[in-house]
Amino acid sequence: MNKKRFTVTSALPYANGPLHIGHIAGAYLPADIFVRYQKLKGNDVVFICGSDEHGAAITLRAKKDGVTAKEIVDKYHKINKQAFKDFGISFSIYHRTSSDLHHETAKEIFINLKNNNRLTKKVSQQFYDEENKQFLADRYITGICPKCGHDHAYGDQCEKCGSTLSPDELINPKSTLSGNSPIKKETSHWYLPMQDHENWLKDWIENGLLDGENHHDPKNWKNQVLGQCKSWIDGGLKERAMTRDLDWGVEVPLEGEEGKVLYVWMDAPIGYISATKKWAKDNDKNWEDYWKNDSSELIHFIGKDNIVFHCIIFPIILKLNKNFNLPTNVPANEFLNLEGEKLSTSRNWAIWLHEYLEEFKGQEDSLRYSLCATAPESKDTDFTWSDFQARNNNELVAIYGNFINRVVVLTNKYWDGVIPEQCALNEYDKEVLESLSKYPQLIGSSIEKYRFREALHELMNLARLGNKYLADTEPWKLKKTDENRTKTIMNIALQVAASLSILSEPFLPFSSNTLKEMLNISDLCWEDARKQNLHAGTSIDKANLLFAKIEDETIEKQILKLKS
Ligand code: B3M
Ligand code: ZN
Repeated sequence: MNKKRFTVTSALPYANGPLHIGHIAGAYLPADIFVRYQKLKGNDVVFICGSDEHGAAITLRAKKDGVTAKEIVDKYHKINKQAFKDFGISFSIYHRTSSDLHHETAKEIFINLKNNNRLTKKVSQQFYDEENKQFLADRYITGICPKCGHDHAYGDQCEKCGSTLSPDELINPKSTLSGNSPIKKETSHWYLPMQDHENWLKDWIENGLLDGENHHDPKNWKNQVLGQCKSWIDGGLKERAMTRDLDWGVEVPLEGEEGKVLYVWMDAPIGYISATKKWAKDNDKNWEDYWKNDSSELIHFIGKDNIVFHCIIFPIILKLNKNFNLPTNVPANEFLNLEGEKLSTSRNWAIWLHEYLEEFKGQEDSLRYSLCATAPESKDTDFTWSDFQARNNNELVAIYGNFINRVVVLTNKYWDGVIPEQCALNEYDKEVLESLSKYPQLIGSSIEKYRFREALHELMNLARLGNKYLADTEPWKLKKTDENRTKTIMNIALQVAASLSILSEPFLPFSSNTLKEMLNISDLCWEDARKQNLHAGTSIDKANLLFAKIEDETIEKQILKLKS
């Protein structure tokens, strides 16, 4: 088999607060499913993430809490890193953009651009808060969005309609610091002339061509990603400042530019590269194999508000820095709502991951399952506690868990856990084995198309197949009269269980692990799931519950908590 190499990234969350289920469904769970699958296929994958520790998101939060920016990032880096780990998100590394290695890497890339005359320096009048003696860019300034009328648009972006903005476009701009109307004051900055790159960007995004060669198939990109990119490019790209007047961030590495730092959206994506460098150093690998090698695919998992940065700005920076790969896909998700309303940190309308993990110990897979089943892959979707409960109880417990439990309990009861042999196979048995053999390809091809909901649905169809097979053949009624038939049925059901333990791993890694332990199997790869992996005469363990029922009370408590 030809090994493929993947560099998979998930958006670096700002270390200014904890993670909620909207983040998870958007950029982390799909990436984790993809990565676990590719690894089971035997491919070489590095999975990169870390904290985004710069920008106004951090400094404003610090100011609000009356602590330093460093205290904020140290606190949330730790909390978020732990929550991801406990939820089974299998990053190769969870790095930080405050690290020295990151600062060096970002500076080097900036200097490269500058030395190759790819940045232009310009003096301009910018908004300034006289009371706080500070220039106002990005989140330091808010106003009415000129595109959609939203009254809380930021100086760099309107989160309502997704438009990228400059502070000058805001109607009735106000300083976030003082609430005052700002004055204009002169300052100088380095700009990336994005308009110079329109032609190749268009050819690359719309036709999948890079320097005249096939790069990716645009048919594999999501419509909404292509749509957003097209509308930006067609609207005409402009120059964009890559530096800011701030005292927190990566310092501009030029003499006479003290007090200026890199724009957070210039430094943050470079965080993917610096994290890869750190991982490579610690694991005896060469980071360039993952970023500068034609045979390696770069894939960015993000939420829809980050599309322009990953599809336009960062690709320009990568292309100007010679030999870097451009992403072959950016499978951005839409937004997840909660109980019919937008998730909101300020209104505390959220399910916080670290709290879920505390309150639902051992039920990580239940949340993974329902978030994947309702993931906002092509439109905004809604998470509700009652849907979560129904999916857990009626699908995971009643179908998948029930099937596994019957198989393992009966094998222990009838033959002390020793796997029985197959005797003569009838048509139904053959049909089941034949269907079984198709599932790895079926599920895998959906994952490869970033259709994780569809993939999960197929996985459950395999559990349904097993469950139905037992319900139809009723081996428990045959045990006394037809031992051979009972053995055959149970052997086949065990084979289905073994395949489920492999194919469920990307989605439900915790229960997959429990199941593998029960069945005494390890080290099987994705393709093995086509075959029969359990051998007559070997033993399995005692039954261990894969999923627990979630009671009404538990759900009521959560709904109360949300509304309090
Ligand atoms: N921290 C924005 C966000 O959390 C930003 C992503 C950076 S990805 C390089 O939505
Ligand atoms: Zn808007």
